[in-house]
This record gives sequence, C-alpha cells and structure tokens, in this order.
Amino acid sequence: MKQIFGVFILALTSFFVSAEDGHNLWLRNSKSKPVNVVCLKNSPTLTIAKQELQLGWQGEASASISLKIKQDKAIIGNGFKISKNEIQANTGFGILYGVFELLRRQQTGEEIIPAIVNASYERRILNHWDNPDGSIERGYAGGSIFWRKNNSFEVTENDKKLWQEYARANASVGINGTVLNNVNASPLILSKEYLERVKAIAEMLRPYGIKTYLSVKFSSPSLVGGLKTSDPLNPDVIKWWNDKIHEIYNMIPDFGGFLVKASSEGQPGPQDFGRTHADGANLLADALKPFGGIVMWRAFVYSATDEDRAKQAYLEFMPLDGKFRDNVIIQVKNGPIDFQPREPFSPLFGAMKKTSIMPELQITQEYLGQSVHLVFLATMWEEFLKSETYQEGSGSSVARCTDGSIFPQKHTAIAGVANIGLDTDWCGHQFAQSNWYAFGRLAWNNQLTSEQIANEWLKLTFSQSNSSSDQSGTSDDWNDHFLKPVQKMMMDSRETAVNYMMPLGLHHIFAANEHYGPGPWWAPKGMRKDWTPPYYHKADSAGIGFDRTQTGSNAVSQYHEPLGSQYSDLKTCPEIYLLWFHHLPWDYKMKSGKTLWDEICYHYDTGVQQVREFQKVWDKVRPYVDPERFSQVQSKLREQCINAQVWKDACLLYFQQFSHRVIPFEIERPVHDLNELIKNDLKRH
Ligand code: GCW
Repeated sequence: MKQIFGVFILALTSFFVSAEDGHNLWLRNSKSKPVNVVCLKNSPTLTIAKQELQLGWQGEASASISLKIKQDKAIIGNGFKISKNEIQANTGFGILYGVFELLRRQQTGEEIIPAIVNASYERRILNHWDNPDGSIERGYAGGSIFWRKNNSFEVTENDKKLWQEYARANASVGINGTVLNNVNASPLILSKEYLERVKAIAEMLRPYGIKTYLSVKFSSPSLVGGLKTSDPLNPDVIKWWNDKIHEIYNMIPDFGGFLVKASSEGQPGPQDFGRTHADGANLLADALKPFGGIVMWRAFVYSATDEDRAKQAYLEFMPLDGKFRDNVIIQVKNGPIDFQPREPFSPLFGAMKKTSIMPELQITQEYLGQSVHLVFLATMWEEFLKSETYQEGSGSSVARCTDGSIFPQKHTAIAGVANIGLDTDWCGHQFAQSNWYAFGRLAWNNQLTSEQIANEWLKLTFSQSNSSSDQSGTSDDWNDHFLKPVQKMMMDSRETAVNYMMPLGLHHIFAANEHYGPGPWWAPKGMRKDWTPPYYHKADSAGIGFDRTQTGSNAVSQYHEPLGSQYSDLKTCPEIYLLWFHHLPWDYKMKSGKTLWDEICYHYDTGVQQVREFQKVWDKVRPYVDPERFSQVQSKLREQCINAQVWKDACLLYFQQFSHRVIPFEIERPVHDLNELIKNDLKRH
C-alpha cells in the first residue's frame, strides 16, 4: 500500500512539474508580480531593463522601483548601485546589469543589501569558434547561430529572435562582448557580405551592451586584398588594414576589435616575414586605435622543437614584454598546454608586467567529455583564478594579476570559448548551460565561489517557483532533496572527470584528434611528437610522468619562487600536479601510503564510482524535474558512466604493460579488452 501511495505521489508531483526543453536557460521567470518602474530617461537599453523588471519581478507586489542614471565616481564603467527599490548607474548598460542582479537576488532568495557593484574585468567576452560555413570547431551543440551553410546571408526573423535571446542571456550574467568567428579564421569574414551580416548581428546585440569582435587571419591582405605580401611593416599592408578597419567602423561604429591567432598551429603570422608578435599586433592596434578598438593577440604558440611544449609560450612572449601598444591584450589560455582537465596555471600570468594579459577559458568541453559528460567547470576556473603566482609577493593570484588590481593595465578582459549552438537547449546538455552561466558570473566577479554559482544556477534553472507550475520550489523539501544533492554532484563533477580521465597530473592522453576518448597509446607514424600522448605521459618500465624539474625540461623555472621550488620538490609538489612535473617510479610512495601504481588505479576506479553515484543522485530527483530535461540528463549520465569505465580500463590496462603490477584486488576488474579499445576509438553518441 505504502508503495502504491509513493508511486501516486511521484506521479502527481511529476504532473505538476511542467515540460521544459531548456531553451529558456536560467531565465524562466514566468511567475512575476506587478511592479511600478520609474525611469525618467529613455533608450532601447532602458526599455529592455523596464521589460525585464516587469517580466521577472518577485519582490513586493506593486512596489515601486526607480532606475536612475546619475554619474558617480565610485561606480566604474557599467557598474551600478543597488538597493531594494533603486538602481543607479552611469550608463543604461549599468542599469540593465543592476536590474538583472536585482531579479537574480529576488529569484534565488539572496538578500539585497545596498551596495556598489563593479565588474572585475572591463571586457567579458565569448569566443565563438564558428566557421563561415556554419560548422563549429569543437562545437557539440549543433551548428552556428551566426553563420549558415551555402553562404546564405539573408537575415531572417528567426535569426534575429535567436540573436536577441542570446544577447539577453549574456547580458543577464554581464557578458559584454562576443567574437563571432573561429580563431582559425577564414579570410572571408572581412568580405562585404560577411561584414553586412556582422552589422545585422551587432544591431541585435547592441541594446544589450554587447560589442562584436572578429577573428582575423593575418594573411588577409594577400588572401583577400590581392597584395603580394602580408608583412606587417609593409606600407601597402598597413594601408590595407587601415582601410579595412575604416570600412568596418563605418558599418559598426561600436565594433570591439580583433582576436588573432598568428604563427600558431599552421596559421600565418608575422614570423612568416621575420617579424615578431609585437610587430604583428601593433600594426593592427595602431589601425584600431583611432576608433577605440583593441587587439586580443593569442599566446597559444608552440612549434615542433625539442623544447617542452609547456614552456614555449613563455619563451616566445617574455622577451616581448613592454613592446606591445596599450590597446593590445595578450590572450593566454589558463594552462600552459591546452585546456586539459587539470593544468597548473600558465607561468605567463603575472610574469609579463608591462603588457596587458587576459585569461582564455574554454567553456566548450573539448577535453572534458564534450556535450555528454556532466562537468561543472566553475570549480576548475575558481582553482585557476585563485592560483597564487607570487609575482608581486603573496596575494598575487591570477585573478589579481589580470584584473588591474596589481598591474596598471589600460584594458582588462577575460574570454571564454563558447559552448553555444543551434540545439534547442543551446549547449547540448542541460548542465553545460551552467558553464556558460558560470563564465559570465566569474568574469563579472572573479572572487565568486563556484559553490555560490552552482547554487544560483540550480535555483534559477530548476526551481519550480521560477517556472509556471504552482509548486513552491524553494521549500525545505526542494532544498533538501533536490538542491543539496545536485549541487554536490556539480561541485564534485570536475574532480570526478579528472579521476577517470587523467588523475595526478597526467595530461593530454586522448585518442586521435577528437579529444574525447582515451588513447595513451595513440602515436600514428609521422605524427608530431607533441601531438601524441606518449610525449606527455612518458610511461616506461621505470615509471610515469613528465620530468619538468631541473633534471628534465626545467619548466618549473618559469614559475616565480617559491612556486618553482615547491613544484620541483617532491615533498611540496601538490599531488594533483605530481605527474605534470615529475617522472616517478611505479613504487613511489604516495602521501596515502599507497604506491604510485595503486594510487593511479584507485583514482580511475573512484572516478567510475563517482559517476555511478551521480546516476543515483539524478534518478532520485526525478519528482523535482520536468520529464524532458530529466530524461536528457539521465541518458547522458548513462553514457558518461560507460565512458568512464572505458577510460579506466583503457588507461589501467595500457599502463599495466609498463608497471607489470596487479590492479589492487579491492578494485573492480576491467571489463574491456585493451586490443579492442585500441582498435575502436570511443565515439560520442
Ligand atoms: O584546443 C586546441 C583545439 C583546436 C583549437 C586550438 C586553439 C581553434 O584542439 O581546435 O583551434 O586549440 O585554441 O587555437
């Protein structure tokens, strides 16, 4: 009887949880109360601010709220001053951000204490790796929302609607810039037809405070301009860029500037002409300067030399410190290799003291299970932003080294490689939306904790009081049975992925170019060594790991003391980075007392067990989630679990060939055959 009753309750609750497809993201405010908005000025942005208040107000019914544009020196740029019944800002965009902050606080039940709220970074930018043919490099959520196949340039009503929804979502978390095309840039983007479309996009984004930027190919002057060279010091080349930039600003007066991947992974660059990165960046910076534009010049460079790849960006860029114009920002990936599940921070942060530096994070989960695995990235970004660089004594976190608190940067910025596509839920996985949200929130406030972000996002995205159903979603019941367990799952999810993919500092052991499944063996003949996993794990009969100490590549020397010594010394090197910095024998004694081999085995196994737990957590919250989103996540977790098992089996069976040790008997045995795994790379379904 009890059971039947239980089923009945379950059915009843699910009935009240109305269907949702995730398209509304964290902006599902359909249960608002009336509000009286007082605003003396008018502009498209202020109109949006008023509408948002009317759509989402959950404060006192029929209360009055005033939106006031008034200059205040304590409010920086588009920051704002907030209280329960008033938002004050220097600009309309500041008002809009204040409105979104107020609504979020109402909807999440967070207190509204009068305060001035300024952003950590002046520019908070999404990088879309979208190609002109509508495909997306490392995109896992459908085609591009900006570009279409077959060069179809017609701007449809649907396009406009989508761009507006995109702009609104970004503005709601404070994102104020977007690079519309891939850093592996097609020169086509600078042609008239594409620029016309950029203009149309910019018009939709503008009222939401979002500037458009473009990635450009360094050889554009010769590729589309018909010049014989793209040498940055050649007068015709300089003129070509000046003219092109003039043309762009004629069409898009608030254009943000360029993002450039040059002399990197086969992309053309100033080095093709015997010039430096500074020569290349400054050429564009000078041309953009009169219009207020900036250049984001990427430091993602490495060549097939014998130098450790992790050292190369530092070696190439440090000698150029101080040589860049003040409207150039060097865009540096968080880690020295490439968006791995875990890396120490890039040693360039805080080291280039006379040059503006901006972090580049990857929101799209290229190396973290793509749109299948549930991985909340904010914990990784928090770890990164809080990393101590010691560059100006203790307290020199990466966050402070990049947001202008320590170095007087003319511009400050942070970028995230977007995970957005045409899929109805935008990101291909309901929980991948949390990473878009988290990027925006951290870009606005780089001191936020990932826990707070997860908490906010879950309340906004899943709470029933924010949907059209009648259930009160922030009840104790909801908090205990949905919020707490799911938040914990999110908080654990990145470490879980590290456990089943590459624990203890292992990195880049993916199969093939897909970067999805395991491939510690992957090293096709003729392939560049630094594109193959054995280069990174260096497993042999003596042990495993990359020696980056003085006896090895000495990459540790690029870190400011005492960090260099800490990483070098086995007694002080954090175990999370152990095999990043050291090559160690299989029997090396870990802090736990286990041998290194056993510890590796336990990490992989723990990762698998953790995903199994996630499945249980999710299955239990079924009554609190609408059926559509529930089953998407449920089936993705099943695939993640199968994948985690493959990762564990592949890595343990492969490394066992070198360790010649048994997998501890408490651990479940592998269920796959290594040869089969090697024959068939893991595919994403
Ligand atoms: O992470 C790697 C990716 C490439 C990407 C490159 C980069 C856009 O595998 O797809 O190219 O980095 O960041 O430039």
